[in-house]
Amino acid sequence: MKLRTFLALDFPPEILRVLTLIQEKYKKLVPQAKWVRSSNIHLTLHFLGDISETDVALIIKELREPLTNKSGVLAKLGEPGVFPSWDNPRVLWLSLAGKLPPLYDLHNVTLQTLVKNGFTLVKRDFCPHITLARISAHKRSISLDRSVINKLVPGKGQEFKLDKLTLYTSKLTPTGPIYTKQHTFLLQ
Ligand code: 2AM
Repeated sequence: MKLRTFLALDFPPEILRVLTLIQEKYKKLVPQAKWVRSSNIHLTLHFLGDISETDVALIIKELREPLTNKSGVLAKLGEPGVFPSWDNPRVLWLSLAGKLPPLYDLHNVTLQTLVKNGFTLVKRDFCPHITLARISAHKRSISLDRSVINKLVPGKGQEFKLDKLTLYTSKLTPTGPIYTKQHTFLLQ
């Protein structure tokens, strides 16, 4: 059986609550969007697609050593953004602010390990983002006013630590994805 797999950083509960409040404010502006439920919010480092159970176990084994004593990421919530464009938003997200070199380091270290073990990864530049909502391609295309969306984000807010890196598998269902934690690596 193949498992849809990705590697992501988890947010502390207090930040998930802040993100939920931000989503509540946005809901009035973008009623047609599908909002990511709080327990599903994460920051994706790598999307592996469908891989075997043996490969899931291999990734956990191979990442253990390179992640030993790795630093977590001290971050703040950043600014809102959309993919692919404000004229045709499909994904609404928040960026991360703060001291981000450790985040790029984690991305690189895990990338090198995955590539060394023969995994094929989606070739995209790493653009760290927290997906808040998705707007289905079946829905009429809308346009979002960047300045209005920007105004709804409360300042930069508190600093928090991302110190849990989790390998997830995901089952797509009509009511949304169900994510299962396969292994969590604790960072320093
Ligand atoms: P994102 O929401 O951070 O953009 C689990 O499905 C996660 O993997 C999603 O939250 C998404 O990250 C990322 N993902 C899903 N499908 C993807 C794809 N085809 N290419 C790259 N990343 C993908």
